[in-house]
Amino acid sequence: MYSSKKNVLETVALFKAHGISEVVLSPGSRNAPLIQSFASDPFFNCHSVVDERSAGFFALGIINRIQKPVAVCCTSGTALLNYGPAVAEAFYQELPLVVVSADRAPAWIGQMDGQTLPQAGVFGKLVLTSVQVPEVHSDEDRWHCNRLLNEALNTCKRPGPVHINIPISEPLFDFSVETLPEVRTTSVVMPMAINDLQSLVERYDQAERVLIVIGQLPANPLKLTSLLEKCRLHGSEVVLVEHLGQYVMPDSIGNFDALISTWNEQQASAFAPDLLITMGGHVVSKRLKRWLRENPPKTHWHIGLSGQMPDTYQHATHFIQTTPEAFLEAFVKLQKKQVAGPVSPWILNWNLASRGLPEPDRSLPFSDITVTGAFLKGIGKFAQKNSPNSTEKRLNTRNSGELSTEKVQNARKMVVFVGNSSPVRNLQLYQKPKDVSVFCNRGTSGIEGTLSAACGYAVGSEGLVFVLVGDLSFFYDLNILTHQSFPTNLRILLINNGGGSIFRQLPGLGNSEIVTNYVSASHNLKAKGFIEASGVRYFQASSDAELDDVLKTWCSLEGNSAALLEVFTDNALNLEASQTYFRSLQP
Ligand SMILES: Cc1ncc(C[n+]2csc(CCOP(=O)(O)OP(=O)(O)O)c2C)c(N)n1
Repeated sequence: MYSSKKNVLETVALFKAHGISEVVLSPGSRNAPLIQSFASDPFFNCHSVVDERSAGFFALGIINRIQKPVAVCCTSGTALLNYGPAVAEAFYQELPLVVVSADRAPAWIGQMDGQTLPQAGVFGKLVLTSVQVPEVHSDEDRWHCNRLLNEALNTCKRPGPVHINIPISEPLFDFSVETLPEVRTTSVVMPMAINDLQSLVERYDQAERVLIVIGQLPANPLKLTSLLEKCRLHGSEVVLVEHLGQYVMPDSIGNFDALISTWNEQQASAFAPDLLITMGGHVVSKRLKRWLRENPPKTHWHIGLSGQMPDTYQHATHFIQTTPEAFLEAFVKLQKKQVAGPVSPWILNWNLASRGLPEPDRSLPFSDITVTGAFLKGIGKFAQKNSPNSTEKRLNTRNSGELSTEKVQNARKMVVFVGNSSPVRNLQLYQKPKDVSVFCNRGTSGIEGTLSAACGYAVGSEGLVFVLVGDLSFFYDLNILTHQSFPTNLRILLINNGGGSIFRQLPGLGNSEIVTNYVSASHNLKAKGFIEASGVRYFQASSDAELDDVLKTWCSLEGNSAALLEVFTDNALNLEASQTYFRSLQP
């Protein structure tokens, strides 16, 4: 049975009509009418996460998996503010997070009536739109409510977060309605004027050095990959992509951050492009940003649907407001040069330089860097074991009946959620095994939601979901361990270096007592007690030999609970390993 509140019924019916089926619910009484109505309808897949900060990131994890809008729903007051970090992350990663907050009637805000604050518009510029629907007492109220809800649900597809605030007056608990109302839906159509691209195609065809930089993208950009392949026909393109860009081709370059560290001024200028094309979100490499700012292209196009205009490299000339796929599809149709020319010396130089760079190896001291390498190698081996045949067998035993190709493809793919700070940087020093998707809260680079996001992804996923995270980030996000059905397919590798190790690597910051206590926040905490109390299996390692020994068991599919491997490293060795590696790359 549904709530009798008409604005709640309109909301739930419109979510259904817009196909938003995943809802992360946090407890409360003001939002009980919403909870009751979502949870009563089998269309919705409801999750319960108590801590709203975790709930927000949990929802982002689901969005990473299904690549569709996902709703979070909370009660009034500070509950809503706890969504803040995930809202900011969604804004900068352009993820369609739909925040639904229950509220008191506007007359009662600020009247010492308990659990209220000015909720409408509370996220300011961090949401694409914020609406407050009315309580429905007339036909006009209902039209108003419907119009605002449609507006918000269409806007989140741009994509990005939106906020819907829903005042609900007492009585709250009349759940006597049997069916949802018929509702009007509206949608937005955005045709692209293909001829607008003609002049861009001409410039592209004339350019001799085209650098394509792919920032953070959602998983599975298969269509984008094949379109890029078609577009790159005249032999003058280099593609740079980090692991967060997901896209992998034999000739794309991932180790550019390390490569740039080896260049002198002359080389920095010789490798510069004349046309730069960027798509996707953030790039981790600071060196890339500095290099392109100092050695700018003549033209820089940024392609993105959301309308944001990031001038990351300070020389942007065109913002092309559409999806990379739509842009490339139109672009390929207009391209005249359909035959690849000879590979230019510029491209050859890029490829030679990139291939000539070694990855870090085990001759370095046991450290965050070598642990990261062992982790990637370990899950790569696991990937081979998890061959298509064994995947299909496993899926068949779980779900009788036909398997969709998508399901099999998704189960074959392995997923890594990587924490900010050192883990995301160290991961980039190694090549990524094929069929691994990498996610990170890189929109605002916060350290608070890695585990929660991984958990949100894992709850609906068939395959293993790996997490590589530092200790401060891990302890920050402990609340998610209280999730009622903590996913058994999570494998967490926690690198415990006793604080924020990244700050030890910053030249100039030093190693004073103040830095140790307050900047790095050094500690002696171990995860063991927390982990075992939450029913997750615990492993630990402090040396190469121990790590090799334990990785096999930890990676394996067996076992009916999640597993955490805590690896202890020493900060002096972490610094030594990093310095030794980068020194070894210098000519
Ligand atoms: C919410 C938030 N608070 C503070 C920071 C600043 N910060 C950046 S990196 C970092 C240290 C992270 O330490 P850890 O997760 O242990 O990773 P490590 O660098 O030690 O590998 C901190 C505190 C941040 N990014 N986000």
